[in-house]
Amino acid sequence: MNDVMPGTLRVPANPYDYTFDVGSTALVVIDMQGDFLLPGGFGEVLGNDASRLRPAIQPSMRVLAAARELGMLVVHTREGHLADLSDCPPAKRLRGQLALGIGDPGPMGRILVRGEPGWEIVPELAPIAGEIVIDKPGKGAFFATPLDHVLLSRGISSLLVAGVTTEVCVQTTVREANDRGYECLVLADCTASYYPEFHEATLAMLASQGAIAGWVADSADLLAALAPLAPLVRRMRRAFAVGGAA
Ligand code: TIU
Repeated sequence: MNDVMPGTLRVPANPYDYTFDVGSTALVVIDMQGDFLLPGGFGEVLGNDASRLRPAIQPSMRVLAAARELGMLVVHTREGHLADLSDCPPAKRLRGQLALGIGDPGPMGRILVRGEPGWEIVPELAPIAGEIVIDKPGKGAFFATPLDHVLLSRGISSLLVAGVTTEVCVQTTVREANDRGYECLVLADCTASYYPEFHEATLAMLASQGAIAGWVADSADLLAALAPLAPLVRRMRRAFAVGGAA
């Protein structure tokens, strides 16, 4: 892997260094919603301890800040359903034989329904103007959404992936992306599961067999690779007076 093009960045990763170009890379932040991260949401009605996901918030905030500073494309996703549940397969609504399920009123509004308080992305990671927000009815962010079109039309070929939960929506999305030809780097500390053993197993599986579905790295290693670009971007912003964080 010494034939890297000028401008290509390199991050130490499992199973080997991940290389990417900032201009053709998007940060994808998956389902950082109250319904998964806060008490009383969908995660908890499924029987999980939502607090287990919170460690992923701080590292994701740092990566989001770096991506914004460099002007990278940022994509947020939200899992949720229309108020009439017409986009929710009955199989999904009935699964688990839950006392409280999708569409039922919970402490944060109707569970996993678009526009309800619990469905919102947590304030720490809220999208800002210019960022893409993909609403998805399924676990994978490509299923029944325009995500592939959004990425292709912007020349994106590499994805940096954060979000929850590791073995459900993150894994499904990474596998969908991988089959579509995207090179995915999953940021281990920016993802989390209600089940630490599932988190670890998922990260190992995705990177196994020579990055069968993608690469895995810590966000600190990504940030170290990105850091030298920030002063350049600031200088360019000043030179061209295009605003931003300069
Ligand atoms: N239950 C669980 O772990 N996750 C989900 O239902 N959705 C996402 O992972 N976003």
